[in-house]
Amino acid sequence: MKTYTKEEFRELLEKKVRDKRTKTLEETTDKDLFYAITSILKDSINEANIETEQRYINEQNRQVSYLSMEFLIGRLIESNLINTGFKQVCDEVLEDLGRSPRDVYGEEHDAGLGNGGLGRLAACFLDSIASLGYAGNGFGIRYRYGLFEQRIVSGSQIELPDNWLREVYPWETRKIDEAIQVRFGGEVDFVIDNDQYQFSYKDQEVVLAVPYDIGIVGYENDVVNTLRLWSAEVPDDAVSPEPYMNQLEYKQSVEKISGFLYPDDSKEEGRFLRLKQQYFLVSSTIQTLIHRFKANDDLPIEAFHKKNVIQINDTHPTFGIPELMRILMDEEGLSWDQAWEITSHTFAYTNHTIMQEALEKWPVELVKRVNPRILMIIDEINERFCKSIFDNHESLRDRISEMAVISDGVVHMSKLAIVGSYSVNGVAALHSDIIKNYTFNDFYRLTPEKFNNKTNGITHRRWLLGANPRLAELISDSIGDHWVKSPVEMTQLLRYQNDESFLSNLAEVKLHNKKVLQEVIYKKTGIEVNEHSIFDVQVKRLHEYKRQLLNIFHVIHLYNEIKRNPKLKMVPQTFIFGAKAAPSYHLAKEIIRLIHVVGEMVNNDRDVAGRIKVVFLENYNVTLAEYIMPAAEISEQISTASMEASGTGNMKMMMNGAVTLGTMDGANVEIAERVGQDNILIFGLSSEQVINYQNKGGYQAKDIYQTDDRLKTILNGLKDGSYAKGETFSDIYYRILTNNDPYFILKDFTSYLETHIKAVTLYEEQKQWNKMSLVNIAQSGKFSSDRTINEYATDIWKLI
Ligand code: DL6
Repeated sequence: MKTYTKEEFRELLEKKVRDKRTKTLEETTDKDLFYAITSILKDSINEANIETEQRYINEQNRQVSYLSMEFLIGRLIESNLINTGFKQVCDEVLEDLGRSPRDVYGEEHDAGLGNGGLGRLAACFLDSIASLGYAGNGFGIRYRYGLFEQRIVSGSQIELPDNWLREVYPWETRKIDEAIQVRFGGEVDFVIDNDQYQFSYKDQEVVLAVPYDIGIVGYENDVVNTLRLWSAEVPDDAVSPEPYMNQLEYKQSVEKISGFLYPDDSKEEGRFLRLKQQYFLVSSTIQTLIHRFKANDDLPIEAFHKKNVIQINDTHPTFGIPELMRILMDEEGLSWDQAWEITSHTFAYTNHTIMQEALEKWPVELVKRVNPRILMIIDEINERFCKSIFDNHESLRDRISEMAVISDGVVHMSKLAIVGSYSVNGVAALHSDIIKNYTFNDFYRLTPEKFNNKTNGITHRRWLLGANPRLAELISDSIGDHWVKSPVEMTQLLRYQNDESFLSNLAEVKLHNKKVLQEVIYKKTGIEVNEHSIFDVQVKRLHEYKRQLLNIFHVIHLYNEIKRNPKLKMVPQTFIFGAKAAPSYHLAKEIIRLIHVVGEMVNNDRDVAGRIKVVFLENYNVTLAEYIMPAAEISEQISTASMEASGTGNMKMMMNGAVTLGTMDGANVEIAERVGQDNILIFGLSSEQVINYQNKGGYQAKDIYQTDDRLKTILNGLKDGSYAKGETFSDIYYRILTNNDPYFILKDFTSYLETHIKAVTLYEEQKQWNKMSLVNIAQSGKFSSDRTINEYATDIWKLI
């Protein structure tokens, strides 16, 4: 990619400002500068994107297409500046102009096209695929509104639409000439002609899928791959398939398909819309892949899978399997067996959860409404699959009804994904083992060779180089900058474990980052936090299994201790939360309200005298995370063991020097392996113990309540209104005592408390703590998504 001197960059900026904003440099606002910079970058990115695509075509590369309903990409300006190599020059030009780079880059609205870990993982993966120079592109949906914007009103969450496209989104390019028609619903009929089925359709709804392409820039390697996001529009000549719908209503109904991320699925129409979104994504993408294959590869369609692999990010894109079958049979004229051979060697499925309620199941009637031909194909996949077990696997015969893709009138998407894919992976070693031994054990017995593990990772370019430049500099000053291309080399830092000057520099970097976050907290909440207090952080989606409740129970306990003994000596601690609750998840919203009520009580009580503070940062998103991760000291990863597939926040905080306080769950297990027991704070039941309890119907939460006065006080407080404002939280109380504490909060409480005491004791030994922090940073290279992507590319995608 072209490089610029400061003078050249400034000149270019001046020209862009004149051309695009009709202003002089002196007159510009931060927004003008933001758009001018993005325009400079986009020229280079587009150029490199064209060259990259051309090279892939010329080299006839095997390509991976990463299909995901979520891409939580956040802001792109800084990572694009870093990856193109323009960051330093751009920062300098802005500073010379007397402008703050942080403010200018801050003009970008986060692209929040995702909910949490799964969507952010997809974004990290794209960054690594491009940075490692692999031929791979992402495909998703260009939702008109991203994940809701969270507002807290009187302590409760309310949701506002995230209007991220209000202003021009500078990174995308609309490509109307590559639009694709996607057909929904209607009726399907067929005739048999010469032993071939000929399908005909009537009354289908035709929707135009219009691509918007975003360049995904590799790190200093001239590679620019593509994230293609589809937007739903009405084709020019289309008429509504519903006679009672006028054109305007029809337009609105079509545009709804790419309207919102995760429409409310508590009603049938919402569920139908979610399914339409899924089919919209896979149909437009797979049609495109077939077109490209036919146009660019000199091979017959039978070789499609030799050049294409489709990785599906959880089950949401699973309709891709019957859709590829449909196209190969109905449009390309292949037989079932030929089409199946290709399809079942094209798809690879990543599972991200074992929570039963999160494993997608859709009523057949709804699938039929989306596309009746797709249901016919799923039906046949199921029949053939069940028959093949019956014929060939006697030991599994009695499991056929459990394994069927369709049973009790619903399509089990995970089963369809497993049957139709050649690879099934979990996202951390423990999670992959649980999948094999419990969740999908029958399928594992049937086809053990499909199952594998790919422990998640995060892009160290965004989460260390970009978010924590001072730490990155300290690392490079000490061990050189090879680690940027090869993050495992950060282990070289281990030689500084006893180097006082390094450790004190490390502590200084942390303090600086804490001060930055302190300012953010003050601006956003008006709460003054002590930069010398321990920054104890839990940021992630709000879910009962992630146990924010355990965290806030601990805070209430500390508060109760102070009230009992106001002179109690305590190392100051700041408990920082960030979390969005799904709009219809009542208990999760109640937990947010509890955190606020407790925060108000603790932060405003004079007896507490600043020893503990509680901060809830509204609207947690990628940008906020970029401030939080570098400042975190204790990383709360406290899910009920066995329930968190991996976690990636744990990796981000570790890479920024926080010490994990967590259960042996998800990727915590591998973090513990890397850093050793001395550099991590583990507590609670193991996954095996949790599963054993579950198999016996749980444990008796009431027994603990009866015997543990600390917990009795905390729980009673939920019901009797003893927290601030006299508010009560009966639903949480009953969830634990009547529902028998399904997430083992009471069971793990004592061990959690003890581990906190240990953490504080270690923290007081500053040198010891800094050493722990250093070991965490040094061992975090394994958790770069570059390692993960190299594993996918070698073992699953066979790109090398
Ligand atoms: O794999 C990415 C991420 C994991 O790190 C989290 O542990 C897991 O909870 C999350 N899973 C989902 C599941 N959604 N669905 N379905 O977001 O994936």
